[in-house]
Amino acid sequence: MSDDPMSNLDIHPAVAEALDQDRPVVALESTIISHGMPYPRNVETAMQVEEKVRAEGATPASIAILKGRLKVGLEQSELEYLGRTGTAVTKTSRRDIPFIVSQQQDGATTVAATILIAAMAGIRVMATGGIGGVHRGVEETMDVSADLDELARNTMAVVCAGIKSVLDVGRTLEHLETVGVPVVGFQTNSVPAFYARDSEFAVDYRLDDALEVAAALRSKVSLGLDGAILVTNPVPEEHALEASAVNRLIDEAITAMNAAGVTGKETTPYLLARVAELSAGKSLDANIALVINNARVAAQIACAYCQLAND
Ligand code: PSU
Ligand code: MN
Repeated sequence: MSDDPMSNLDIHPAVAEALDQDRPVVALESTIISHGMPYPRNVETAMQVEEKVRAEGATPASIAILKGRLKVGLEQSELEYLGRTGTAVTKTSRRDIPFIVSQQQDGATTVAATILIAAMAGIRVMATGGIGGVHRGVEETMDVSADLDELARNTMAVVCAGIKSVLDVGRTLEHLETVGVPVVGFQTNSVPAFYARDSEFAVDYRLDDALEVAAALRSKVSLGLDGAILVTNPVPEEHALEASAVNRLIDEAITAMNAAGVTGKETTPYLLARVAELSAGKSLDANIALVINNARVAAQIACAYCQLAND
């Protein structure tokens, strides 16, 4: 076994070519496919997300671990496999990676694991739906997603739809501030709350176009400042859910979760599935619409970043 971390990576030829030629690439996570949505809509969504990235002129790099290899860029058959296998694929964050690799298993990567692997490959932009964060009830559980500290380590723009109110939004923002991750509002002053376009919290910086985000990322790279810029992009208007109604569903889902004794890494997938059920699928429609919208913005940022880098 080699000590070169890169020896663990399989970079898809299309992604390798784009990176070699300094063309835009957008990394995409895979836990959202296996654990975040039901089959077959998860696979359909993963393919639509990749298509959206291509339509904007960038190359998609869906990331997962297959038979112990870190995959940067997946075949359609591999997306289909992850979606069909669902929660039987291990949800893989930073702590899990060495075991999935040494046991040559399959792992669906969280935001944390995805950006870590994307950074190894030299990718500067990632799109997802929602990031993990500080959970409600953290005083009791100490449940803080590994996504937050990983965002502090890898220099890239991560586009999401804000912070879902299954989390403690205020404390998540405080944690991000502590670890030096700025929260940008893409065409918004308020931190979006995933299903809802607004929250009571203000973003750190409002930027109105992809070029401004790319310029901030360039400065971060040139300064040698580790860590992500979290770009929060509100769910499209026509798919947004009303905040107080969603919060009631989320409260109900959290009560059911506690009664069922669900803890640790099962928390986020459980809550997502429960909210989808309680909202009669509306939250799933919103989830799909916002992921595709994030892929579009991420691709625009990746394109602008390459323009700046190649100037
Ligand atoms: N939020 C969503 N959908 C998801 C996730 C979060 O709306 O699929 C997934 C992402 O992969 C994220 C992970 O990185 O859950 C966070 O899990 P945890 O809280 O266990 O770190
Ligand atoms: Mn957790």
